Formats: sequence, C-alpha cells, structure tokens
Amino acid sequence: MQSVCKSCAVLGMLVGGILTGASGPSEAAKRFFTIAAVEPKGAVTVDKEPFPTAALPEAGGYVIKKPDATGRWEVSTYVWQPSQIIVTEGDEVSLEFVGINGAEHPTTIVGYDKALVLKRGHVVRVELTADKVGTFPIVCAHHRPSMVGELIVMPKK
Ligand SMILES: [Cu+2]
Repeated sequence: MQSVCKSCAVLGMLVGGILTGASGPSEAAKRFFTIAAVEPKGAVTVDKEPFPTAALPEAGGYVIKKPDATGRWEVSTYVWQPSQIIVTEGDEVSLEFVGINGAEHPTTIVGYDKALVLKRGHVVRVELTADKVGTFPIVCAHHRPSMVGELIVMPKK
C-alpha cells in the first residue's frame, strides 16, 4: 500500500486541476476590459545622452523630437495598454477603449468586423461574443506598428 504525505496529496490535486482545467471556469463568462490609448515618453538633454544618429522606422506609432533650444530631446510610442486581451471561446466580452493620448485612433478589430474611432477624452465600448477562436489584431490605422494589440480567443475545454 502506498502512503502519500498530506501536502503531496494537496499538491497532486492542484497539479491535476491545472492539467485538466478543473480549476478554471468551464462556463462562458462575462468579461470586461479597459484598454487605454497611451503614449509612454522618455526625455533627456543632449549633455546627458546624445541624440540618436540612427533613425526610427518611418511609422506613425514612433515619435522622436529633435533637441530643442535647451538641448532636450524626446522619444515616444503609441500603444494599447494592455495590448493583449485573452478570453475563452463563448465569452461575452466588453472592451472599453479610453482615449488618453493622441487626438484620434481609427481602430479595427480584424476578424470580428468591429470598427471604432477613439478620440482623446472619450470612451468607446465594443461588445462581442467570442465565437471565433484565434488571434485577432486590434489595429490603429494612425499609429502602426506599435499600436497593434491582440484579441486572443482560446478554445473552450
Ligand atoms: Cu492610434
């Protein structure tokens, strides 16, 4: 007869639950996400760090400002925060886009036929049923390639 320590048995149940998915939800869930349009920035003066000689890729999502009269230069990029939304097939999903930085973000969720224009200071809510499994880009047409997120729909277990 095999004896198993108490904590080993608990660990075994936990691992078993993770492997079989028994610990996760099996029913379709209502999911809510806030996705912010943001522009993280970094700035410094040329006496501390020289202005880069290599150019950034020509794209709306990358912004670099040459040194001003005080020698201060700045770099930034437009991104979705968070940039990956992970849901399960069948979930009822609410995506609430919030415009923090950038005047306007014409955006498409490719594969789910959803389009919106997000402006600074506004909230646009998109509702969808995650009825297609896969990875679906969330693309802002003005700020490629950095402002491309992903809606990831995992198959139901
Ligand atoms: Cu944008």
